[in-house]
Amino acid sequence: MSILLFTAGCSAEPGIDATVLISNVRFDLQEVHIPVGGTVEWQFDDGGLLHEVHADGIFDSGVNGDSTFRFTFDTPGDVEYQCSIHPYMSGIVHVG
Ligand SMILES: [Cu+2]
Repeated sequence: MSILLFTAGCSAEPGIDATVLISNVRFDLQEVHIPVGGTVEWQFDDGGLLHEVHADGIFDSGVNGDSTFRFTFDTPGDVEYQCSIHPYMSGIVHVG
């Protein structure tokens, strides 16, 4: 709960360029902008409901219900991703 309050009131913590909350079976934010070499952190906080953040050939969080996943994007461009378990959950990371 303290993490929620922190991210609601402040920018991302050092080393993290964007934070995506996974809650209510959606990504919030669905769209983030980071610099090349930037890191996104996904926070799984959906009452124990399992999700898996996945971008083909780029990253996969594994099935997760109550933790965080981080990925650093070293290539400029747009990376679309979705939840493998709920394909209607989607988001995008704009890099650079
Ligand atoms: Cu999901």
